Amino acid sequence: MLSRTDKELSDLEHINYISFTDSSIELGHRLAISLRISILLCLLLSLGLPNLSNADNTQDKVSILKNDWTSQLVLAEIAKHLLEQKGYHVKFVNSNIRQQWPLLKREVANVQIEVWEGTMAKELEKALKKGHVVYAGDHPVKTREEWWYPEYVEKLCPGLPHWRALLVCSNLFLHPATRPKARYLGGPWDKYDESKIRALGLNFQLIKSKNSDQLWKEVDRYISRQEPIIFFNWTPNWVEARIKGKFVEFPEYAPECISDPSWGINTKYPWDCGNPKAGWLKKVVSSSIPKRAPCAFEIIQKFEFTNNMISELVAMVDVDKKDIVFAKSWWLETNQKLWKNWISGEKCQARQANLAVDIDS
Ligand code: TMO
Repeated sequence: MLSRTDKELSDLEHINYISFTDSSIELGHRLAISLRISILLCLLLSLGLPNLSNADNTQDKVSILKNDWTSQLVLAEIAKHLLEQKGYHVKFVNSNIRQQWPLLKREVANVQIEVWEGTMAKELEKALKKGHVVYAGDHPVKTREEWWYPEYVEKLCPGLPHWRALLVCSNLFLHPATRPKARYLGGPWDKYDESKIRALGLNFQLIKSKNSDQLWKEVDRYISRQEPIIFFNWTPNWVEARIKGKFVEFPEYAPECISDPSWGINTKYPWDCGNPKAGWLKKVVSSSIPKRAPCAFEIIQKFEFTNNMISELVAMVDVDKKDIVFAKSWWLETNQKLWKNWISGEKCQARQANLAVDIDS
């Protein structure tokens, strides 16, 4: 009958894990082997296909930016949960606010749930103009990001909150790291404070904390000893709800203050003004999202947090020391009606119908 070389035999044995020596049963074995190989192929294909389709199904992948302050981190978690309710595969991309713009442009990141006017207006304007991001609505809040001090500081520096008081009282804020200048404790976000210090002739030096945790630790230390400190703060945040204090009142913000050095009390330098006092808080998505993930876009557009909703969540984490996942779960649990409404808009209903058809067929 069929003759085989040793090599072929050993190959067959290798595939089949059966050793056979009797040539009369060889044909049967060959059939069995080819059957087994076909079954194996079918298995591999059936295992592989869903993976392949997932990999190709980029319209279901959405990545959400995570920055380095609490409200943004909690809101990012909540947004992830809502998108997952609609079948999106969501991952997080960690970034600081400077690096997030190229990430959005390259579609490495798709969603930024908190764009603050005081720290991000300029970059946002550029990104919108170039079409790298698409506007997804405002949160119904008024934001402010500015120098801030605890109430007891006012007794030591009576002219506050007017900024000129700082020309007289800067020695209150002397610090080993900045001496003979006073320390202004900033976060990692703001890059204009040095310009402001220069333009207004303040005897301060900016020291940046690495993230909000580090900032609050230092603030805590000073407040517990009732020592003078002046630092970067914002609203909505937990601080105004738990600690008495005020923002410094710098000269009123105007766009020309930044764009036109001759504007304002310093005719040589820009930034001789404060940050906007009733700033916005926007949401943006990367340019591919509205078309390829319309339901995700719709959810982000409907996703709206008020000042109270934000400061409540932040206080839970930064003051009551619950973790971010706890805060997310608590919020989802207590606001079901609200977010279920956010995920059942027109586009999401259409997506739901399509998903149902996919499953049926
Ligand atoms: C961006 N931030 C709210 C920290 O100012």
